[in-house]
Parts: sequence; structure tokens; C-alpha cells
Amino acid sequence: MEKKFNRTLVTAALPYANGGVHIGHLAGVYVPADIYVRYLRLRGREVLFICGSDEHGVPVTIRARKEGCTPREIVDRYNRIIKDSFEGFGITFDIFGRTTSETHYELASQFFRTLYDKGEFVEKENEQYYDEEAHTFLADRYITGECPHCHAEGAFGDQCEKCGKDLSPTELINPRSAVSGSAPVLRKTKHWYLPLDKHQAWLQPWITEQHKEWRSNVMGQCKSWFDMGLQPRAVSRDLDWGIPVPVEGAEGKVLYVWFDAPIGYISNTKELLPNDWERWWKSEDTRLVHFIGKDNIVFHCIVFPAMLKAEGSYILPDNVPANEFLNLEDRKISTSRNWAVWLDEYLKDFPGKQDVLRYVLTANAPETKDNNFTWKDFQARNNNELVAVYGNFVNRALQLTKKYYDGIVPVCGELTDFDRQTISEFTDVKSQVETLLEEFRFRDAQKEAMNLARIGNKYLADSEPWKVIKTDPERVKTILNLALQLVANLSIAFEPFLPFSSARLRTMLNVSEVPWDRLGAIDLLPAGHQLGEPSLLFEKIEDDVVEAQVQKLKDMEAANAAANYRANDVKAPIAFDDFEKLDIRVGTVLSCERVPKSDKLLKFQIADGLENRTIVSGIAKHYAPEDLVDKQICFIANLPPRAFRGIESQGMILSAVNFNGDLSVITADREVKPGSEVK
Ligand code: B3M
Ligand code: ZN
Repeated sequence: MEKKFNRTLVTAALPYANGGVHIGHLAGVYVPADIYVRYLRLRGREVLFICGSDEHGVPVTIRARKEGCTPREIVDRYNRIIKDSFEGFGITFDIFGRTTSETHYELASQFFRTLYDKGEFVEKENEQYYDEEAHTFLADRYITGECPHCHAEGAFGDQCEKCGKDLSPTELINPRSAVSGSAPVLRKTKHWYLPLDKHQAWLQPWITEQHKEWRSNVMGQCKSWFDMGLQPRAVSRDLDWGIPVPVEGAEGKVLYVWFDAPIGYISNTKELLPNDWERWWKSEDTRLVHFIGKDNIVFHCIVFPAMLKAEGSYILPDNVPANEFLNLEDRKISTSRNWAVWLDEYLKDFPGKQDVLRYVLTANAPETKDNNFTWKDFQARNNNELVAVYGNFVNRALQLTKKYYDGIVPVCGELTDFDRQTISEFTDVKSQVETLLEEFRFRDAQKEAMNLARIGNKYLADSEPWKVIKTDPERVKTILNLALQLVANLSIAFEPFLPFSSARLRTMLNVSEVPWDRLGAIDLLPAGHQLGEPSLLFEKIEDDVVEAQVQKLKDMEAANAAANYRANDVKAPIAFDDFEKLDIRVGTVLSCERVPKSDKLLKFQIADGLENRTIVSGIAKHYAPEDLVDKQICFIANLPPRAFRGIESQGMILSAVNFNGDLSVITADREVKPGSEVK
């Protein structure tokens, strides 16, 4: 059953206002959403593009605490920075709102109240950690302790960042409050839950049967949630930053950020269209599409639809084209380690080159699997594709026309077979690009647009107007007429993808309009039309420029590590007895060699005052083995032996870890007898 839609409501995930936005955000959500919306507008469809910042939640309060300011100051600052970054890249939201607006508070509270009154929540009391010094319940992120799996210190109440395992706060060994440092106690607290288990009966067939067209990565995640069986989810939190739970007896409780954030799509629409927003959210002929990253799939495909359905008057999403992740230089983008290319930085470092990044991110879009951004690839795509193919073709066509005809479009004479052949290669570009865009296949769609430029380049190279001008000047008029029609086609085809370049190209062509419907035509520029002044559409990017960017990444990461290192907390206190259990000794290195087939391990023979011992240590990246011979080093002497690559290691060598991760072996300041105790 094909549904008839009369308008499209496109939303893009609301970024948290606790930091800036980086290339991963742009590639995963905002560029594809913008391409889609621009395309729909070009086709004359009724469309609305909604975004804004997500300003509640624990991440905002953590940032505020770190910087010693209020959550309000944090969200005001980042709302501005994020909004400016998106504007800089030409992301054409109809509104970029805020979840701290009055409209949002009112709508989100109402939404909760409606569900509450309809009995759509389950109330449950459970035990949660409470900080008795700071008089506050602790969000999962605010509790740290030892990981029960890998025994790393500093694991968070929701996750251990060392081994990556999901945790709940009560699993932590020796939990500590990150607010006061005290040991938290368990206290009873009441919360409201959305019973997703009850919603599974309709959610599952709605997605797996009625929306078979959803991307496989999205469908895969949904199915695995269904297979595990949906569980009730708490929609309130004990926190002092957020929208108060609008129910009596709920003092000190706020709506969970993932409850209020998606309602932000609705309230931002209402902010924009106070009298017309319901037509967009409550009519069956509106098509709702959510652009998000893969970490938000469950909230948009399962939780939010359950909320909307429970409320009863809203439409449900028709598609959720979620992307996978973009890596950076072969590593996961990390805001906490500052391994990211920030959009505001890019705009400063590469003024006027927004389209280059848009192009590269779409060409490498993580549509079905994780993908990788490298500065080398950025340079290569710019130089070999944008400059050498697109820019080169446009420039040749315009410069030749300027030279031979003073920039006036020449008359098209009789077409040769070769001309007809070339024309046939691009007449169906419109339907090809459209089909791909309708299916959210942005990289393939952009490839089709680029293909037009390849056709044009080949056409000029093969028809050689610069030679023919000497023998058959009439023929050159036809060649350049056709080439210019292709250039005009390029300005249309690239409009959704590279809007800045298309606008500049239109100025060079001296045309104001972009008639998408005419894409593929060969009479876009009439003979006699005066073109504008040609200039280069793209510029080559040199090696030193991208090398500087790679260096900048490394520097930013190191500076960040240094800052965090100073801020690192000392581990929780231990009993003196515990310290005395450790047997640390000084030993003299008799020999040291690399462990074959390992780039990390060194094997030591250590004089320990007894029978000498073998120790294997992971410091090969930091020392040449010969530099350690004869040194007096410190080691732990009473650990159980462990095997590394078949070699039994009888102890552990102690090293200082520098802020950048470099290791420095601890040595004795004056010579001592091997086996001396360290106390
Ligand atoms: N702020 C999470 C994120 O930025 C969250 C998205 C909300 S969309 C309603 O990834
Ligand atoms: Zn762990």
C-alpha cells in the first residue's frame, strides 16, 4: 500500500550543547539531511527542516562543573557555536531552536502530563546512589570506581572506558561520588517508566513488516532489541538540570534528557510556526524523516515512536536513515581525547572551502558501514576530482568561450554522431540522481553528478576545439555550445551537494535560476547569452597544508592529555596494610632483548639477590634494549607469574607514564645491592 504524502518533515538529531560539532556529526547527519532537503525544495515539494541544540542532560552539568560555571552559561555558549558552524557549512535549517525555550518546556511538560494522565507510565521505586555530603542523587556518570571486569580504576557508573563494557553503578567496586569524592550510599527513589515491553507488540510488526525499506543497519539494530525483548525505560531522573517532572511529589526530579530531546523536534516546529505546527505533526499526509547517527537508533525507532503512539495524536516516522560512524585517520573520533576535526576550526583554517569538506564527507559517507576520513584522502579528492575533473572542465569551457567569442554563448550548429553520443550519456542524469536521493543513497547520487563533469572533460579532450579552431571554426561553436550546456547542467546537479560552488558557477554563467526540472537538457543557455567573468572554482591543496592538519590533530590530542593529566584524581585511599602487601625490589638488568614477533615486549634477566629472574615488560616502543642493560630498576617481586608469548614473567617492572603515554623506567638514584627492598 503506497502512502500519499503531501509534505515532508525532516529532522536532524539535536546535538548536545556541551561541546562543538565535528566532521563526524557533519558526515553522519547534517550534510545528508541538508542534501535531501535542498533536493526536495528544488523539486518544489513542501518541506520543513528542523534542528536545534539538546541542552539538558548530565553531559551539560559535567561540563559546567569542570569549567566552574553554570549549565545555562554552557548551553548558551555552545548553542551559538554549533549554530554558527552549521550556518558556515550552508546547512539550511528552517529553525535551529533550543530545548531550554519556553515553548519547549511547556510542550514537553504537557506531553509528559498527557501520558501520565492516560496511565501510560509505570511508577517504580528503586535504590540509587546518593551523595550525603553534596545532598544529591548521583547520575550514573557521576559515580566512579573500579571496573568489575578489567579492574581499571576510574570506570564510570554507566561504562568502563578501559574495557568498553556497559555497567550499572552498583556493579562498581569501591564507588565514589565525582561530586564530593565521598562514598555514596543507596537510597530509595521513585521514577516513571515507559513500559516498552507492552509496546513491543505493535512496534515489532510496524518496523519489521511495514518498514522493510529501512536501511539494513537500522533494521538490524531494531531486530536485536526486539530479540532481547524490550524493557521498561525510566523517563525521569534525580537531577537539578532539566524540565521538572510535572507531577505532585516529584520535587527534585526532572524529565530524562532522552524524553524531552525528541519532543524538541515538535517544540522547535511550534516555535517556528506557532499556528501551523500541528499540520506538520498530526496529519497522516506528512512524511516524517529523522536523520541521525547510529548511536541514536533505539531512541528514534523505538522509544520516541512509543512515546508518540502513547500520546495518541502524532504521526510516526516514515524513515530513519541513520548513518554509521566516521573514523578520523583510522581512529575513532573522540571528543574526550580531542581527536576530532572541529567545524569552527575548519571554517577558520579553510575559508571558502566548505564545499570541499561537504564533497569529501559525502564521497566517504558512512552510509552502510563505518568509514574513514584522512587528510591525505581529503587532499586527493580535492586535487584529483574537484580540481582536475569538475573545476578543470568548467574552466576550459569558460576560458575558451571567452577567448573565441568574448564570453558569448555561440550558436549550436549541426550535431555529429559524437555529439549525440555524448548527449545520450547524460540525458537521464536527472532520473538517476533523483532515484538515488529518494533512497537516501547520497554518495552514489553525488557520483552521478560528478560523472557529468567527467563526460564534459572527455568531450573537450576528444573534440579538441583548440585545434579545430584552425581548420573548422564553425564546428567549434557547436562544441563549445554543448560544453557550456554541460557546465550549466553541473550547476544544477551539484546544487544539493555543493551549494556554494553552484552559486559561484551561476555567477560565472550569469544566470540566476536553478531549474532542477531542466537537468539533462541541452538548451539551458541560449545562443547570444553573455557569460560572466570566469574564475577558478576549486584550488589545489598542497602537501604542507594537509600535513599541518595532521600535526594539529596530534598537538590537540597531546595538549588535551596534558590538561587532563594534571586534573587526574588520585586513586581512592587504601589501608596501610594493603600497601605493605606489595613487595617492591631493586634489581640490576643483566640482559635485555626484544621478544620475537612482538613490537611491544622486552625480555629482561634481572639480578635480584636470589636466583635471578626473567621479567617480560611492554616497553619495547619506548627503549632500545641495550640502553637498559646495567641499570638498576624497580620491580614488583611478589606477583603471580604470567606468560607472555610463551615466556614466563616473574614480576612487573615499574615505569612512570608521561602525560603523552611515553614510559620512563624507575631507577634507583644511588647504587644498591640487587634485591634491596623499596619502601
Ligand atoms: N543529543 C545525542 C547526540 O547528540 C542527542 C541526540 C538527541 S536527538 C533528539 O548524539
Ligand atoms: Zn573495565
